[in-house]
Amino acid sequence: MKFPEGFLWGGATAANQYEGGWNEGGKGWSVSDCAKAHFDTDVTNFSAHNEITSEEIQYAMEHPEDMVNYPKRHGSDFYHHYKEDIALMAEMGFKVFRMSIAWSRIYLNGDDLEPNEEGLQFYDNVFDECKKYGIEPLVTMSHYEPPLNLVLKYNCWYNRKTIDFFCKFVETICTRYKDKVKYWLTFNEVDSMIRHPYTTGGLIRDRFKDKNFEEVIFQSMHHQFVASALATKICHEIIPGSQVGCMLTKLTYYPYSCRPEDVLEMQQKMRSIYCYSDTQVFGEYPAYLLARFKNHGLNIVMEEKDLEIMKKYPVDFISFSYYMSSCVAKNTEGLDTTEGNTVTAIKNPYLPSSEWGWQIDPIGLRISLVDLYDRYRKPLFIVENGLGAKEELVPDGKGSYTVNDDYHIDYYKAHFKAMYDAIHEDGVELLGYTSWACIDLVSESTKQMSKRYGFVYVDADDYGKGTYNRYKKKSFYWYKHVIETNGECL
Ligand code: BGP
Repeated sequence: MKFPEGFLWGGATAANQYEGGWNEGGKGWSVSDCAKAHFDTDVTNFSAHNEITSEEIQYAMEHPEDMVNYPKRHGSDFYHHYKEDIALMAEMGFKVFRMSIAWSRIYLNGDDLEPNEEGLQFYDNVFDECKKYGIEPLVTMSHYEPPLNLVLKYNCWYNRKTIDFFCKFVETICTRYKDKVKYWLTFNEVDSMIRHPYTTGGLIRDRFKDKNFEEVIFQSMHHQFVASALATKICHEIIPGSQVGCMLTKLTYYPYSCRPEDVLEMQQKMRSIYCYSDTQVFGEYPAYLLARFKNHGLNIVMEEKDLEIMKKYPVDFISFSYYMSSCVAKNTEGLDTTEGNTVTAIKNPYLPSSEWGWQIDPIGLRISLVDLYDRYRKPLFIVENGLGAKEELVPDGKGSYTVNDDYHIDYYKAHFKAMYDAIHEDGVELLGYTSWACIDLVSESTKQMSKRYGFVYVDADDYGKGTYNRYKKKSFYWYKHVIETNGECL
């Protein structure tokens, strides 16, 4: 069972959860630096964690010393551990490393005239380190980290001006890293504005009291679509041969029963994902999304040139995260529900779940790969997939510590098999795979460290306390072997 030659095996991270160094190297505040962990609420209630009020932001800014509640500011301290971490990735044989550039490390306030040289130098160092080991960087331009100033001063993505600020940032990083980075993603989980208006869009709900918030979100989305198309253009112009992808939260939906009403419900639900990729791959709004704007009375302001830009600069490939599948039904009364990284969904009686209720479904990954490839016929890239778990270090018998994470190995094994089947049986063109997260980092939904995904354990707790030492888990050696044999050992 060998994967195609040149298959890009690797791992994924994002600055807002991994980098730390939040107030070092001249970095400005980003939305994530104010995103508070919720220690006392139900951590499976995803939606509750992604709202923020103006008062909460104010508090976070006035109390920068209050670190306990903001573990994202520390991340895994990649800022000081990048050499060690990249060496660990190299030891596993990574071909690719997905990371993001913190916009507020380059343009501290988002609207500055000049970039921050120290920030630019940091990523130069990171990319040089990757190069040393022959690891290809895959860079997300924006992963839940717009500069806070853009939020406070302009309402971030709701404002057209943010398109220009973003393009300036993109031009700066493409110019600077043109010889170092070939693979780029524009917006992480571009569909996520609807679920996390603040972290993704920089939208604070209480500022839009007199507006239809759905309209605010889609207006902001429209600006991101235009920005994404322009970023693709800029990247292609500055870096010939570069590849730019969109990034979706992909999950597979099943109808709970074969009742036509449930199947229709499933189809509608799938469109809530496809509307984002349809727009970025075909370069135009799909009819069903335009119909939704009309039927919901949403007046989305689009300039004429916006649609031309979107049409002219579609993405080169489609990347996505995949963690789980869900069921949908027209009538949900009396059915068990489960939480996920998108919305509350109907529990599938045939599937096991993670400790956070995310339903584990490797076949669903194959279904997603096939659906996407059949729909778009463009190369695919799985840029997030993994299992969050609570873990403890145990002695490894050699004077150090480890985690015996067989559950990660089982999870990956089943998902790799599904990928292999999609490639070989279904003819899907899959460029590569980056697990989330290759090294433990702070969870997006819980804003805590204790939801661990990595092949490498990071000694830090939910309060940002610890040595930040790295320990190889059992899965580290297992993944290394998978990469070494290009999947043949599976
Ligand atoms: C995706 C995000 C990531 C990551 C992942 C796991 O939605 O792109 O940033 O966090 O989900 O989610 P969580 O950290 O909530 O377990």
